[in-house]
Amino acid sequence: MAAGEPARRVEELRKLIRRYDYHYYVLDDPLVSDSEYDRLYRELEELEGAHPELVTPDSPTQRVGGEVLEGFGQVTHSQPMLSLDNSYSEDELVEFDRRIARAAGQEGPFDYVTELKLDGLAVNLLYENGTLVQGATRGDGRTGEDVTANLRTLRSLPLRLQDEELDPPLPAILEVRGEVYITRSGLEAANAQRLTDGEPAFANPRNAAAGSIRLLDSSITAGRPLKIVLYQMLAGETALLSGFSRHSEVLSYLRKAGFPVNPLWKACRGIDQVIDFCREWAQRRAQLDYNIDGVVVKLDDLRLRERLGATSKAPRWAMAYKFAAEQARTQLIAIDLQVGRTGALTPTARLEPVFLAGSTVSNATLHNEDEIERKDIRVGDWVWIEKGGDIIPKVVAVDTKARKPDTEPYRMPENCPVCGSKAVRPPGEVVRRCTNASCPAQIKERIWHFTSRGAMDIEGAGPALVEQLVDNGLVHDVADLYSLKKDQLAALERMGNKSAENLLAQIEVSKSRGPARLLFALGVRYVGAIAAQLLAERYGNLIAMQDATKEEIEAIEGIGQVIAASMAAFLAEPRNRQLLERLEEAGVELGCAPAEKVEIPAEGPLAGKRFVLTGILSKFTRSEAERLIKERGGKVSGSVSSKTGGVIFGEQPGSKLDKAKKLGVRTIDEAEFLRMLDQK
Ligand code: I6G
Repeated sequence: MAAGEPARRVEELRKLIRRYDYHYYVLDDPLVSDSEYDRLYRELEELEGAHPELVTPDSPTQRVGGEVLEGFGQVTHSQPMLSLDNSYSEDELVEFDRRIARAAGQEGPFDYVTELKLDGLAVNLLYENGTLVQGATRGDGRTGEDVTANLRTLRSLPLRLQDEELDPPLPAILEVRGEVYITRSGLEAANAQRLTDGEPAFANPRNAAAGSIRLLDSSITAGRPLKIVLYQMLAGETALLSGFSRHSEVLSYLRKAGFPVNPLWKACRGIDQVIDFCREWAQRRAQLDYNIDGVVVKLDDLRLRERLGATSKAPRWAMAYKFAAEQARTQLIAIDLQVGRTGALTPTARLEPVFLAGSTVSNATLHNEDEIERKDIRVGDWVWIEKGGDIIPKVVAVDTKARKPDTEPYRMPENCPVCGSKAVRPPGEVVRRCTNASCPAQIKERIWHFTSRGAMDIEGAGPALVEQLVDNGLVHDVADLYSLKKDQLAALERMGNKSAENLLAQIEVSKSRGPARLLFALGVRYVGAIAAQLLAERYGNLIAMQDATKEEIEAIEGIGQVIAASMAAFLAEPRNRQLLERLEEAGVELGCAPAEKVEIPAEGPLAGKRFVLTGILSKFTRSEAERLIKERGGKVSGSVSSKTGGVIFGEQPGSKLDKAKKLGVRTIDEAEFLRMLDQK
């Protein structure tokens, strides 16, 4: 290419891609095929790769940054992000219209704009000279979080606005507000992925949008199917000075500038037309691929808005009309109990299938036994179910008039429905739990969690196989997975030699997933993927963590009391210590050196010796002691054998000290350990 040619082509490609994005995301009217789009995008990427000096932050290739943030900066909003007053009936809308007439000192009919109220997360965006420079959450209304990096990953959000043929031209500073949301189909796909990854499903679209926008790693946000619509340009500096007199003009202008604006808004003359719009969308909401919880009604006249102003909470010129949650009536066939991996018994309503808010429903949540008692829900009852904002419907009420005389109040069983062991409900807790850690249902759930994607990711070991492994007595706990033999697996249903070999290969690979994934996979109550990562970073090695106290764990930033207590209780349980030892013996990697990797020198006073640590040392944390040993050429191991060079013990030593004495291995107290470290 001639000099200057790459720069010209890069600009040309960006312009084309922006135009195609606009047609695809904003106008919902694609101009080119996916393959043509991909070809241009790749050409741009290649040119920018060859000429890094041409890369600009507003290039379509620059949506995902490389860095992971440590936290979000704070953004003080130029004007508070207010809420909206709510109304729940048509009468309240009529009253709103009368209030406007009183405040305006004039009779209606007024011009209103009605917009659908999406169930998402409100954000504020700042553009300087047409380029996105900042995006923030609502926060407390005055100060939000700077989530620019995450918002940039939303494909429908323009990084650069288009200003050709815009009248009036774009102002130097443009501030707009809108809602980030996730479609129903996007949420379904995201939740299916989360369940295979061993992560809990998002309960509703709002949680999914808010959770995804508040991630510190924008490359994860980029993988979430988030969308955005803009509905407000800040008045005063921009809107009025630019010569707009109506909100409807602002919406059209925003769309022309390249913003995705929900096209389903309507200009209404008088409150009766507003009410018609509300009725129409209360009926039609199930047809949409996103959740709406109502309609926002706004005065169209910007000058009249300015006169009416706002209270400290909400503008006087707008009102949210909230839909009643959609309900359906059906019969409760049974109450099933599911036993989770921590033994929790969760009641689920099995229903006569019924159509509700876009899908057929045959299960609903009953939360817990207190809820069942409070609502007096009985098997055989006719019940009202509701979807609300959540995906899983809930039973909201019983149609007691339709109750048959032979029904009885529901009583939660006092025994586990799977293994028959006592199921107890500790005082102060709402959940009843099966007390038998060897309950087949708990074992299956624990093993399945262990093998799932976000945990040890053992492909092929899904619920059906785990069920067979447990039912055939081949696996009693997760460590047993590592001693499975090919002929045992090949003899199972829907398995053959080839599948057995593949599964064994997957099990082998899983041994090196590392301590964070392993700890998460063990399914310690409250210890999710993030807590597991923090713990693994602190201790480096699960054996090194074994004797950690609750206080020590609680001192880790990001770990609270509940997680610390649960982790310490898990580690104090001899059965769990044995499990870790068995995993280590099977070759599962329980970790590497703590935090900083320590190079083990070939020579040194402790060279060639392997030590085991147990109990609490007063002068060192476990990871410091490990590092000091390694710096002197020694190695640290998690289990004691006749080859162990010494067991260093502190206060409250574990069973490793007894084992050392039994095997005649040298035992070293803290004072001796200090002397040992002093040796040259
Ligand atoms: O929270 C909101 C959702 C939707 C809004 C809103 C909206 O318009 C469609 N509009 C305003 C003016 C405000 N909140 C304050």
